[in-house]
Amino acid sequence: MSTALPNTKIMNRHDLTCRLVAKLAHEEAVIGGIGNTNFDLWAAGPRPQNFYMLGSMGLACPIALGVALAQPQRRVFALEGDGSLLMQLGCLTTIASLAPSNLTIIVMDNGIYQITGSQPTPAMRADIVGIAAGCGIASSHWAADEADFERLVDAALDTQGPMLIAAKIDDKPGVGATRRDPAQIRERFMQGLGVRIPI
Ligand SMILES: Cc1ncc(C[n+]2csc(CCOP(=O)(O)OP(=O)(O)O)c2C)c(N)n1
Repeated sequence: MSTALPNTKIMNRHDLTCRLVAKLAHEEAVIGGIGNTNFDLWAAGPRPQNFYMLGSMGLACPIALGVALAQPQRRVFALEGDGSLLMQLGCLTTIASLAPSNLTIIVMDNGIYQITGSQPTPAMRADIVGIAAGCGIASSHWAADEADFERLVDAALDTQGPMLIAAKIDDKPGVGATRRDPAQIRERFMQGLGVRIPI
């Protein structure tokens, strides 16, 4: 557990997202949070097992938790910004309590609400990994650099129990722009999870 603000490399959300997606070989579900996390997930390439949250902050982890509980055989990743996670912190205690073995949270921590004008978030001072560990997610880690991020994702793909990986990232906007069609996003995702037959 980290108890101090990390001295880690500043990485890039799109680069890390591509590194994650490149490792997914078993139809793992990935839930992108509002804005940049799902923009970069979109830009990393279409996958029917991707869900792109539109509109509300803080819902990547709760949605991912639901998927992880509904489909315990499938690995599930939540991609969330620091501002969005801090808006919905209670989800960490819920995830720690329910302890799904197949859920990993990845927090892209730029310390700002980048997409609405780069106002500072409380993560400028707060330690997301320390918070997650304090909520009961014992396997919570800062990624020191890109290689460490990949090592942590490998561990997540092979671990039992919820895990949180946090990365300090730069202030760049997302690379893509998700098509804003909620019905299509939902439909494609449900087909990707095998719970809806294509019409
Ligand atoms: C509940 C709610 N409050 C405020 C907003 C406006 N809003 C949309 S994205 C965003 C900032 C998100 O910040 P963060 O999760 O840190 O991601 P970043 O933009 O830095 O990638 C804000 C304030 C919203 N969409 N929903």
